[in-house]
Amino acid sequence: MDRRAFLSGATTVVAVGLAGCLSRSSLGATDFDIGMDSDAFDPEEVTIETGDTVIWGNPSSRAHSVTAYEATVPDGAAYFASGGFDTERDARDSWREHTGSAGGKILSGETYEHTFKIPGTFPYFCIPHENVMTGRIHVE
Ligand SMILES: [Cu+2]
Repeated sequence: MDRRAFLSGATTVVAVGLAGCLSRSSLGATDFDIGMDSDAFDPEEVTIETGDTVIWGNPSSRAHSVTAYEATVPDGAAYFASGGFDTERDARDSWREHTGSAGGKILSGETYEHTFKIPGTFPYFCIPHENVMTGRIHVE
């Protein structure tokens, strides 16, 4: 499934080319999307405003996760992880133990989204590709 195909069903998303630069000023958008290549979030860093929603989409053939680093979630902000887990430990354990969404897996063609309601910097990673696949959301 290519990137445009999965984006076409989501009306609030601004599509960004896989090789393109994401610039809030040029898009004038209130939502952002982040692609998941086989080994990277694209783009790896985005800056948004409080209340914006980020949508991650997986056009690759591999399963990925979006999993926040719990220790770095700013005070007062909700923990977030694909699969809806409340802790990083639960997310890591469930990835090993379960298939599909119960394991927090974002399969080919699927999306995950999170709305950021508290300002701060939110580092996150993909569980099976943590050595190469990390990202940051800056919420202003
Ligand atoms: Cu991954």
